[in-house]
Amino acid sequence: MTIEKTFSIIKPNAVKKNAIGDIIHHFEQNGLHIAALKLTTISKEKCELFYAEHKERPFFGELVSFMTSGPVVLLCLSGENAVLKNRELMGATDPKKAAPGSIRAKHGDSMGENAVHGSDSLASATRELAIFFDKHEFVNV
Ligand code: 3AN
Repeated sequence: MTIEKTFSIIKPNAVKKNAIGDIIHHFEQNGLHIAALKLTTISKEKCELFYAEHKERPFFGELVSFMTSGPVVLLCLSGENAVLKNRELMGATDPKKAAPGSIRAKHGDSMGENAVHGSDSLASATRELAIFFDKHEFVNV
């Protein structure tokens, strides 16, 4: 059994439409545990650092401006194969292509405003969690 930690963001569009509870319920119902959680608005500086690998993409400016436009929920999810499990629960990047029943199919509005972020590997999870959480903010679940 491999217990992993992964990083998730409930994006501003999902917070705005009152879907925080539904999304967290979906994680918990599918075996993921909340190991850290914050409701906050992220700074432009942290957001640009977080999305650094997309700096040259044409949608970078729009993505940073959307992600800093309002409150988000930052989460550390813990559980068996949490990285892959979270990616499956989110669904494809484009909500129109996301599997029925997935979070992005249900709450996503567009490629950018696709309701949730989830780390794509364990290495990304470690890097991303370190940007937004201090060591003392994690609980054992
Ligand atoms: P994922 O989040 O599914 O791993 P990536 O890594 O390809 O997707 O893209 C990172 C983020 O950039 C996505 N979460 C999405 O919100 C945004 N994004 C990707 N493609 C586009 C696009 N064509 N237009 C606007 N935003 C995009």
